[in-house]
Amino acid sequence: MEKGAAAAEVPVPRVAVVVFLLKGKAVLLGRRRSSVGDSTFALPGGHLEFGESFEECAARELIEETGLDIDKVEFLTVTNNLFLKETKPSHYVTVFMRAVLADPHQVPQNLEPGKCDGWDWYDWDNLPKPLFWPLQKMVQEGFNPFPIGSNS
Ligand code: 8DG
Ligand code: MG
Repeated sequence: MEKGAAAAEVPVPRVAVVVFLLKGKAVLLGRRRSSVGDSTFALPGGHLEFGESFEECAARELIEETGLDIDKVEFLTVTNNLFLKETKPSHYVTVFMRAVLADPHQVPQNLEPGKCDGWDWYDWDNLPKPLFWPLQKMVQEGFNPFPIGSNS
């Protein structure tokens, strides 16, 4: 078998970078439009591109999806997410970052309406349902993206 053709058919894990954009006690979420997790509330983010740092990817995805400039981008955690029962099975190593708005007066725009119904701020104590399951799992396990000592 020709080597290149075989390689193209082998599924591989991909890296995603997603962002807890924090504003007071709230985080930015949008309802997904996707074959994976359709209609569930998820964080902004997307695929890590070749040569990018996690911070660069986070800032680029936020601009592309919401038009927001972010600041104080920090690594939080990473999870391993299998979507093997989907029509197109996938596997993501998802890197979770946190950040704040560079200018607190900025308002999110829905720049990829084919992928998201729109962005809004949700209090951490009153998150919308259903959450995209990788996020739901973290919440259930007691994960908190806010800095220790913040008023969340
Ligand atoms: P891109 O090609 O524009 O870079 O990617 P995208 O179209 O924005 O990708 P995405 O689906 O938003 O994110 C890639 C994968 O990241 C997604 O299929 C599964 C994984 N992922 C999680 N949790 C979350 C989350 O909360 N939000 C987003 N957007 N993706 C997540 O595991
Ligand atoms: Mg995305």
